[in-house]
Amino acid sequence: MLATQCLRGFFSVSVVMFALAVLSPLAYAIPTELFFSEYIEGTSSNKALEIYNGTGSAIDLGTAGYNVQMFFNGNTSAGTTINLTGTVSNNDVYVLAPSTADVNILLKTNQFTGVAVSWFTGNDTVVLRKGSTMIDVIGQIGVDPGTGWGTSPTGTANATLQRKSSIWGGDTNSADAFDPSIEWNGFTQDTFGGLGTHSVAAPVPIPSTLLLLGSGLVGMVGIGRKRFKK
Ligand SMILES: [Ca+2]
Ligand SMILES: [Ca+2]
Repeated sequence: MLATQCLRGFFSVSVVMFALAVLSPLAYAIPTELFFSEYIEGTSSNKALEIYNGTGSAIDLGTAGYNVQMFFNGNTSAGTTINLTGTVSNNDVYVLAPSTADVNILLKTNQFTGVAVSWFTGNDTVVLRKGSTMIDVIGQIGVDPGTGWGTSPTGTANATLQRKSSIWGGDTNSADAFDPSIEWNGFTQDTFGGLGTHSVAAPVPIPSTLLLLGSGLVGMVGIGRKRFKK
């Protein structure tokens, strides 16, 4: 009799736990802020910056005050500041480029800058900001590395860099050493084929969801052990 009750309890509690675990929508961590997803430092004025939005919502760049800054040759003050305009949809990218760039860049460009705006070469630091808050940096402010950081094609000079799909957020430290190979894949100079799209690796369940799944399994095992002790 006691064994039957235990068995019934075991199954009912287990079923409830599994139902909770299975029916709860899995919550996934997603990027919380914009970040650079591609950097092109090509021949002549073939430059571009691609910014990825994986935040789950469209963002009005102008209203939110996003801007790009370039720090030339180790300078600690920005030589170029470009205020971004327009809207970037969720899971989409926004491309900034000089109006004199290659047509294959311009076809993917959302915002052009005029000829009066100076763009980076390989030894310049590039920053993405929201208002005055730095949210991503390529390079190291105050440092002139010579030709560039890293080695072409995984370098800031004469190369195209695409952010690794495992990276979910910007580098917010402009003062530490910069090694492009940690967060970027490099491609030969004037590679334009990846511009206009970006994807991040499959999302993983956030800890609270894992906790729920774990508690369901632990609950089942605990009750199962009690049953067999009787
Ligand atoms: Ca330079
Ligand atoms: Ca850094």
